[in-house]
Amino acid sequence: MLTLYQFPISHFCEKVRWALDYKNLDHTRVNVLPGLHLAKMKKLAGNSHVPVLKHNDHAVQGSAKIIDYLDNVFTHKNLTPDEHELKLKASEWEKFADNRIGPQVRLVVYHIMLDYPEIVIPMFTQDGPFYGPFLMKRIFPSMQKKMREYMKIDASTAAKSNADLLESVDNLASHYAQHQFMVGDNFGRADITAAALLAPIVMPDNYGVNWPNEIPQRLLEFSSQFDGKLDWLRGFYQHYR
Ligand SMILES: N[C@@H](CCC(=O)N[C@@H](CS)C(=O)NCC(=O)O)C(=O)O
Repeated sequence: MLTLYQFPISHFCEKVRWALDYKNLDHTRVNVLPGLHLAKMKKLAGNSHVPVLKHNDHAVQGSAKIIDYLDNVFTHKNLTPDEHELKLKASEWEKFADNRIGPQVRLVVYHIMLDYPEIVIPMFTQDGPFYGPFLMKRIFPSMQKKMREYMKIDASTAAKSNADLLESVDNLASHYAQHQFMVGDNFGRADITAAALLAPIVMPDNYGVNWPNEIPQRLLEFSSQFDGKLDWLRGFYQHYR
C-alpha cells in the first residue's frame, strides 16, 4: 500500500507524482493543508516538508529519497540509470534542479500568488479536508506572512531568484538543444526533476493541480521571460507524463 502525502500545488510533490505515475504504481494521495501539515508530517517522517511517501509502515521524506526508494523496491521502468557514471551525472543534474531551480521557482511564484488569496486558496485546499477552504480563508493573512518570513520572500529575493532562474533555464535549454535527455539515452529522474520543478511556469494540464482560470498579469510577465526556452519541458509532459 503506497500513500503520498502532498500539496497539489507543490512542484516537489509533482516530481514524485510523476515518478509514481511513470512507474504505474497504484497509490493513494492525501492532500494535506499548508500550516496543518507541520505537526502531521513531523510525526510521520521527522521533518515538516512534503512530499512524504508511506509504504506500508515505512515513511520516506523528500523527492530524491522517494525516487531512490521506488527504484530500489519496484525495479521496473527505473528512473535511475544502472551505469555508475550515468548515475552520478543524473544525481548531479537532479541536485542542480533541486537546489537551483525548485526553491527559486517557488519563491518567485509565491511572491506573486500570495497577493491573490482568491486564486491561491483553492489551490492550497484542492481535494483536501472539507473544512479546508473555510479554515484557510481565516488563517490566510497570518499564514502568508509566515510563509514570506520562513521562505524569505520579498521583492529583492524574488528579483535575485528570477535572475538565477534565467541563467539556469538557459543552461538547461542549451543542453536539451543538443541532447534528447539529460543523461544517456533514456528518460529518467533528472528529466523529471527539471521538468516538474519548472512546470509552474508552463502550467501543464496533467500537473495535478487545478490551475486558475485567470492568471495574474504579473505571473504572465514572469512566465513570458522563458518563452521559447522550455519546449523540451512541454515535450516531456506530452510524451512521458
Ligand atoms: N528537498 C525537498 C524539498 C521539499 C519542499 O521544499 N517541500 C515544500 C513544498 S514545495 C514544503 O513542504 N514546505 C513546507 C515545509 O517545509 O514545512 C524535496 O526534494 O522533497
